[in-house]
Amino acid sequence: MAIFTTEYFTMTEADAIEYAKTRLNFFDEDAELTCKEIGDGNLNYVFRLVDEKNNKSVIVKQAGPVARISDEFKLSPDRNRIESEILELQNKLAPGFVPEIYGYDPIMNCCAMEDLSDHEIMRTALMKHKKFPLFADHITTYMVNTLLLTSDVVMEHKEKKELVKSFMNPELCEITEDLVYTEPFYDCHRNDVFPASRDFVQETIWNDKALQLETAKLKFEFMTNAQSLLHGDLHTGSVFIKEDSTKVIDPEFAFYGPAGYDVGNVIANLTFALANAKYTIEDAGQREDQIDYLQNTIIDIVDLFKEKFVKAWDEKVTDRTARYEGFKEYYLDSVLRDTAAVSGLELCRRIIGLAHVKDITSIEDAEKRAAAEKECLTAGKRFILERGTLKTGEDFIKVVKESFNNI
Ligand code: SR1
Ligand code: MG
Repeated sequence: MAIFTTEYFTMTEADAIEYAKTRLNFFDEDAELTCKEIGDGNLNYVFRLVDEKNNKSVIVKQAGPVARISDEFKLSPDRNRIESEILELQNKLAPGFVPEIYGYDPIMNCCAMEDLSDHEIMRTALMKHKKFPLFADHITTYMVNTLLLTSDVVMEHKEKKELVKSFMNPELCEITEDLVYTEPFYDCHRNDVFPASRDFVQETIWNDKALQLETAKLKFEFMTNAQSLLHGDLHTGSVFIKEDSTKVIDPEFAFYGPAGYDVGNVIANLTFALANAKYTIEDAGQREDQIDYLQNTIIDIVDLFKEKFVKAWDEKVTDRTARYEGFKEYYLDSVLRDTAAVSGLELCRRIIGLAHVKDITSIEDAEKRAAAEKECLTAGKRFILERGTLKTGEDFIKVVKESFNNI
């Protein structure tokens, strides 16, 4: 079919069926295909193709030329190459924690991958107040393996620089520089502030010059510290989960940046889930139970990350100078500092900026939503300003507990 081999266009569901039949060597000859576009993210089109007759299914993910959330964002469809390549690499570094890629198509800017429909998007599951006791263990293995093993302390430096080149992702990085590090910290036209929170945002965030200065320092560190190959957008909407399995998806924001960026995103998004639990679970016992689970998960993530990082460091580090006494502690300290900072930035930007999270926007009662937003912002600001002092899971959760009333 010439149409898929000559020129890029954004596909409809019918096109995706034709594409699967003619370009994917996946379904049987007698397949009876149905297709549904199931993407609910901000950027891409996600087609789920099913052959019920032979019980097979696949996902085809296509990058469009502009973001779905707003056509103000014109984005290179090359992000689909980045996503396909990093998923292949991460499958080697952290086997079992990412979907399998079946193929990448540089003309249609799409890739075919494992259908994970037996899993659920973690944000949705947490909003139903489900618990995943293995998540902390799974996500810390994924993060230590993907972050430490792509760094200069482990990789041969010229090979690492080749990866830096190949994962240059200027347009998606620009989105993060703007939406995470810049716009939320002044009264930018693109922000989307809940009216009942606006005075608090003005007073606590926009009027705070010391906070602004710290965000500037962090932004330039984000842009210049090519430490590890990041996922780059590791929130709970980028995780497919079920009781015994965790799969990290959607790494299209991948690039070489500070390792703490990924860890901080996880911590912040669990904090949003905690805010959701606090303000939407009516039964006091169930509410306390869910909040406890989320607090313990945050503690475990920080502490397990450190434990596994140290173990992997001792086993895998190749650079001679990285073995000098004290360097491992110095390096891990800087990752934890960035983790705290990014927890704070993500907590602020999802409340003030353009891209919100459903954990918060689904809180129907306006007073409760505003209360949740203020608590997230209070924690966020503290994480940024106190980033140099937070070293353990207990230190992280103390900031959350002191920022959220009565938990
Ligand atoms: C224009 S994209 C907005 C946000 O959605 C993505 O998932 C990233 O988090 C980005 O910041
Ligand atoms: Mg995404």
